[in-house]
This record gives sequence, structure tokens and C-alpha cells, in this order.
Amino acid sequence: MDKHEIANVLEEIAFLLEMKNANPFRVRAYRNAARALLNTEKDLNDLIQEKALSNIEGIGEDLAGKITKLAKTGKLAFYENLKKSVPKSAFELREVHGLGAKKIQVLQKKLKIHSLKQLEKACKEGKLEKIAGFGKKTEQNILNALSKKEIYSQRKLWWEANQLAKPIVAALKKLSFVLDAEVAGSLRRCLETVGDLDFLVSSKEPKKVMKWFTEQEFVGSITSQGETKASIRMKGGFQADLRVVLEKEFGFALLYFTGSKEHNVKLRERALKKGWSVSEYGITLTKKGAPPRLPSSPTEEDIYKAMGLSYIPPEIREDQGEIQAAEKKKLPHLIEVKDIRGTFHNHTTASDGKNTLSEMVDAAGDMGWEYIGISDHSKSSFQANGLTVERLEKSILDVQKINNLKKKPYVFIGTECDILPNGKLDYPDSILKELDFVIASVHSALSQDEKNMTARIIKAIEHPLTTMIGHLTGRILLQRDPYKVNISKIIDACIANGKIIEINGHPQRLDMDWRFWHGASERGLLTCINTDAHHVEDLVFVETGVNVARKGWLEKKHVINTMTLAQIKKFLKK
Ligand code: DGT
Ligand code: CA
Ligand code: CA
Ligand code: ZN
Repeated sequence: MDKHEIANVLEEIAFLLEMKNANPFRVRAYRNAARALLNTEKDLNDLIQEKALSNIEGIGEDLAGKITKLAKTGKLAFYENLKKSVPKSAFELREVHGLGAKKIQVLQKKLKIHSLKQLEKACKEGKLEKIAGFGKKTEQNILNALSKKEIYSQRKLWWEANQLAKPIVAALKKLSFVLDAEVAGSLRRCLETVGDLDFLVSSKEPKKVMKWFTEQEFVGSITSQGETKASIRMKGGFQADLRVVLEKEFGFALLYFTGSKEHNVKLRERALKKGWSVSEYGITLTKKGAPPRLPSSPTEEDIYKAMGLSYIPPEIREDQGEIQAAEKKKLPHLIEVKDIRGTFHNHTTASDGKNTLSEMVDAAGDMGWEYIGISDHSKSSFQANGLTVERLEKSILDVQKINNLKKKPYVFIGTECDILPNGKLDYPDSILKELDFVIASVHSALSQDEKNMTARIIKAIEHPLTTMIGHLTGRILLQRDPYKVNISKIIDACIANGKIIEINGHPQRLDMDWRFWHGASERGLLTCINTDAHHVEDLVFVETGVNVARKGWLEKKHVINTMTLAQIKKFLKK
């Protein structure tokens, strides 16, 4: 088993222990170990060989032993036995967002619910609201989750799909009979959600590649298998395709299978005018065509060049005018992760974050950042332990103390201030004035109609102390639709008032959506790429935030947190 599979098993053990009412500390130990395992950059086999697993924080001797066993044999008697002692249906019910071990136990015992079908029926009949711990609201939430589950279960968040794909591509590249391997499709284009994984391999020995791919641990079932193409369903149910091509076809195939379909269509039309018929295998000439000048195994770059285009990065192959721009050599210099010098939307244990201020600051230092902004929730977000004015004042002092040490990174103190249903900010101006920045976000009354919601957010934009708007539409990808808001009017208001809209890089949010950024930035809108971190480990979501910016054609100059510390200090003062 690899890291991910083992982490899954540890998560399942934690869940099973909870189902058996085990000691919560024991449950947490398994969850922590799963997380620690996923987060270590070291190779699992190296760790095992060096007996270094238990040196990792969160993994003790006992768990190190279990992980080693799983890695070596793929089996663990303790886990198998535990699984047998809990009804199988628990796993099915666990897939419903919002259902944990406690609730599942009640459902099984009191209502004899053992499947999603039975759960849906019981909700519809109003049976849940009659038992303690469940209300009408829970019932409604479960029904919502069930209906969304069907629509959404087909796709995965980009981040999760990428975690699955990365080790597979790396393993493919290492095989002696593989010349090159890449993942194509929506994953390579960094789309916010991904329907399936599209692996592409060049090799002289397709049979060996097919055999390797279909025999891997991650394969749940094989959907179809030919000589150069296989489709499988992975153990978690996610679909993956793999194609093997010749070395000389690889560039063409990569271009084709990266998509988007619309981009490909435009490219092919362009090629046809030159008398070239482009496919995933190469170029054939139509009657009027003269042969293109290409090396024997062209890269994507070579192919674009032959068509008179500069290289178009996968993220912007979405038929948004990229081909015309490439023709005129006017493609943007897309922002990169290394351009980011700090982020601003970060929570700490003061509100609902899981790490302390100093842990967050240290983690920002580890990211190589020059600065970090702290933005805990405001008082009306009581469910997120939002700060009263007094507690916020204390945070301001805590940050001053850190900055007085004159160490890197510099800390900006701000707030993620609720935009109240009437558009007012959740703190008086007297305290907002003491802060370096203010992120204004909607967290309540999400069902307002579009007119009210838009007016509400514009009111917050017009507040002189607002710096930026957080997660503009409130969407939770694959779970909750955006609330209704007129995005175009919001963009106008921000430009008119010199305000920023954040790119919330949390893999579940990616909000404001990339589709709006190209146009908005041309009209003068700036952004700040944030991670909405609630944990030190969330800071890496700067990558998903940058993906959004790149898909939205943004350059360094459009993103305020590429500024140096001196520049951003000046900028925020204004
Ligand atoms: P997904 O999987 O729904 O997130 O989106 P994609 O873009 O990965 O789509 P997928 O997996 O169906 O196909 C991968 C790529 O293959 C797609 O982006 C473009 C290319 N492709 C697939 N079918 C066609 C087609 O009928 N025409 C053209 N031009 N390209 C296609
Ligand atoms: Ca795909
Ligand atoms: Ca596919
Ligand atoms: Zn928020």
C-alpha cells in the first residue's frame, strides 16, 4: 500500500473506533497519524527502512508498526477484525456529508437504517426529526446532501484528483519501458473539478504498460482494456483512462488529450487552413498542404510553433481568445507560485483555526514568505468562535509583540469581518481603523435574493475601511451552490472604490471563479491570492489559488501579494 491508501485505512480505523465508542484520544491518534503521513515529504519506503516513521510528530511506535505492516503486506489483522465488528452499512452512510459516527449509530440503532435508500425514505417520512439530536434542519440537510451526492459524486476536486494522479505519473515515468508519461485532460488544465484522470504514456512496449497499469493496487475494476488503451475504476470509484502512443506521437496526443475540446477544435480549424489535418497521432496533408517543419518527435511547443503560435500553457486552453493572443505574441506572462510573497486570509486558534498565531507565522516562514496576514472571524460568526472587540484588541497586541522581535515574516493584523445581512460590517470603525487590512465576507443569510445580496456586498465594498471581499460567492465546490449575486456589478463596484476581490485558493472554494478574472483584470480589478488557512497545512493551497489566477490570465502585476513587504505596507496604508 502507498501513503494515500494507508492514510485512508487509518482514517477508517478512527471512524470504526468511534463507531465502537472508543476513547476519543485514541480516535484522534489515528486521525493525526493519517494526516502526518500525508504531509511528510519523505518517501514511505525510506522511512520504513531507516526506522524513522516514529520520529514523525503524530506517529508513535505502535502506529509506526501498523503503518509498516500495511506498507509491506497491505493487510492489518487489527483493522480487518475491527471492520467485521461494525455493520458494513456504516461506510455507506458515512459518505453523506454531515453524518459522523455518532449520528450513524443512532440511525442504525433507533431507525434500523442501513442504506442510503432507507435513509432517504426515513428523511422524507419525517422520521429523523422525532429522535433526539436530529431536527428538521438536519433532516433537510441530509436530503440536500443526498441529492447533491448523486449529481456531484461523478467529479473530484482538482486537489484530490491531483493527489491521486501525481504518484501514478511519477511511477510511470520510472518504468524502464516507459519513455514519457503525463496526465492530460482537465487535471492538466487545472480545472476546479475533474471528471476522470487521463494518463498518456509513450512507449515501444504498450503490452507491458497495459499490464503494469491494470495490475496496480489502486485498481478497483477494469472497465475496458485494449492493446494501447485501458479504462479502470479506482478503488474509491474514480475513473481513469490510460493511452499508450509512440514517441513521435506523444506531443500530438498530449495536445489532443489535454483539451479543452473547444481549444482543439479552434486549433484544428487553423491547421486546416494551412492544409494540415491534425489528429492525436500527427499531421496528415490535405491536397493543398505543404509539409510542416517539425522534428521527428515534436513537443507541444514545436507543434504550436509550426502553426505560427507561441506556446499556450494548458491552464488557458479554454477557448477564451488564447489562440488569437498566441498568434499576436500577446499571451500573458502567467503568475507563478514563486511570485507569491505572503497571503492574508488566515485563521488561528483565536477563532476557528487549528494552529496558534505563532505556529501560523512560523509556517509562513517555512513557505518562504516575507509576510502573513492574520484574519480571524468577527463576533457575529459565533459558530466559528468569532472575536469580540476585546479579543481582537488582544490579537493586535499579540501581533505587535511578534513584530517587535523583528524576525521574518512580518505579520499584518486584520480580520475576516462578517458582512451583516444589512450590508454593515460586524465591527465598529473605531476598531477596524486599528487594523492593517479588512477582508469582508458573507457568512450568514445566504438565501437572500440576488438584488439584496448584491446591494449588501456593494455596501461593504463602499465602506472606506474594507480592503477586500472574501470568497465572493460562498460556493463549496461539489457541495453547495454559490449564493445569488450579480458578479459583474460587484466587480464594477470594486473597481470604482479601489477594492480587491480575493482569489480564495481553498480547493473547495476557488472563488471568485477563474472565468471572471480575464475580463475583470482588463477593467482594472486587482486580486489577492489567499488560502483561507485554518491549519498550517492549508498554506500549500496557494497552489490552487495560483491555478485560478493562471486560468484567469493573471500576471504578477494583478496580484497584490506579489509585492515586496515595503510595497505592500505602503499599499495597505492607502
Ligand atoms: P473531465 O474529465 O470531464 O473533467 O474533462 P476533460 O477535459 O478531461 O475531458 P475528457 O476526459 O472527456 O477528455 C480528455 C480530453 O480529450 C479533452 O479535454 C479533449 C479530448 N477530447 C475528448 N473527446 C474529444 C472530442 O470528441 N473531440 C476533441 N476535439 N477532443 C476530445
Ligand atoms: Ca478527464
Ligand atoms: Ca477521459
Ligand atoms: Zn470565510
